[in-house]
Amino acid sequence: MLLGRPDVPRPSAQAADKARRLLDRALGPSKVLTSPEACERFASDESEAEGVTPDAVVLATSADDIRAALAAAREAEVPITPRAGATGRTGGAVPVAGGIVLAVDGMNQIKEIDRAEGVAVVGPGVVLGDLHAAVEHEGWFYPPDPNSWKTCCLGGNVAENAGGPRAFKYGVTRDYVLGIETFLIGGQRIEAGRRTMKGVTGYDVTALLVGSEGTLGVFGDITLQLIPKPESVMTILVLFTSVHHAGNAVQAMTALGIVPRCIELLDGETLQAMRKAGNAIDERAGAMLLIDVDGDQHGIERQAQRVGDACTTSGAFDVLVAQDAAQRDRLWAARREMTYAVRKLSKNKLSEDVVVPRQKIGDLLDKVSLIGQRNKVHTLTYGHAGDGNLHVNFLWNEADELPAVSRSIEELFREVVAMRGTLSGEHGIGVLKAPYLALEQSAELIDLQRDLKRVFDPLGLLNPGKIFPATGHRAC
Ligand code: 2HG
Ligand code: ZN
Repeated sequence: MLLGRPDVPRPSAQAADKARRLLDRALGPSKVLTSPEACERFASDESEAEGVTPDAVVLATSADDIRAALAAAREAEVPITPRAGATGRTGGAVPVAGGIVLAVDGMNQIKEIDRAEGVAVVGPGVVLGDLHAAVEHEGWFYPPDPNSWKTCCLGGNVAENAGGPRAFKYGVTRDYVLGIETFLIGGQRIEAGRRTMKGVTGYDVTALLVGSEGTLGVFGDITLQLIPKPESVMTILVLFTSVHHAGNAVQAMTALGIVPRCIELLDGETLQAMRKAGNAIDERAGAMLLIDVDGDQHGIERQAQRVGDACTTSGAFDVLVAQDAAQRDRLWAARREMTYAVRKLSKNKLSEDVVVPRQKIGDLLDKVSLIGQRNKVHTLTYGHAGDGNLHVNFLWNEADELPAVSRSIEELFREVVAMRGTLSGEHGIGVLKAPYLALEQSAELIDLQRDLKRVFDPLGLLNPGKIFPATGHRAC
């Protein structure tokens, strides 16, 4: 069932009471919310996942607070769900069994920017946009840029291994995390990783923690690698009459080895949403590519020329270069706000973030329109086409449309897996995609991951109901 809650038992009233008592004793009332009215807003995030109002919420402002919350959860044996910016799209921060929500957005200090070394250390509640501004001020660059950068926090970015448009050229969050201070269930502290550029000592526990969706530990200080800030950026807008031509252009650039900073694709339905949101877009356009190239001035002009040539050969009818920073910002603001513009089109919207090999983008777009037609579900598609990661959005208004939406999602995932693609490029599996994990991964691989989870969290208390399909296993 698409938006149903996984069947994870709530703690008993006695266990919940015990947790509240322990938290109150360790942290005091200023850091612990217990009234249902105050706790209710912590039952949801920016996804459609359905949560259960937690029994208590901890407003952590220090590592000690995290430890105390994890110790109370372990002692009372109640579930605990970490939460940073709560901007996730798959329900990672949604408590599906009540218990404790551990909010770390108060830990919002940029602790260090080492200018000489190109390293930053941040608390898990630092807003990504604040980090971008601070490091760029020092001449450095932190590339990951999920479109929620104005509100999402580093703790959530690391938990979900967030991406964004620039991932095409620069990679995702995992590529920039050098080390993570992590607190395990019960409160024990480990320091995974390193501060150096290189390091191969032991298992790569840092890589395992990144993208673990709050199921293995709760993050404290995060050590990030920075890179030098590119000298200049140029934004190019390319218009096509049909999405097929746009798909061909992406495939052509891939085959020619052209690597801009990002290649974003918007299909015809998405352009309609943009027009409705007040953006003037050529009426002939049935698809758009928004492309950034970066580097030194000479380099970006050469890249822009190659991009323009590849797009024109693939059928673009207009290639426009943003004339100044203001125009560039306007174009990107429209793209970054897309999720909100699309939300205005219907009562409900569910955005997938599938990835296919780049040479299959055209096939994926065809399949999406077939699936939409067959099930009579309104779809629109946009996203990070440069790395094959597209957001297929399903829109609906009434509850009786839900079975058709559910069917469409499963058909989409089956097609993606058949193309040797993957279910999630950046939003994670969370609650919403957990029922589909077995479409992509073997039972052996899922079992191995469940075993790993049990090593970290034998009682299944940390963020239960996420990633793994519910099969009667306790909590995870
Ligand atoms: C984006 O690329 C985000 O804008 C959100 O990943 C996608 O909600 C969406 O459709
Ligand atoms: Zn995205």
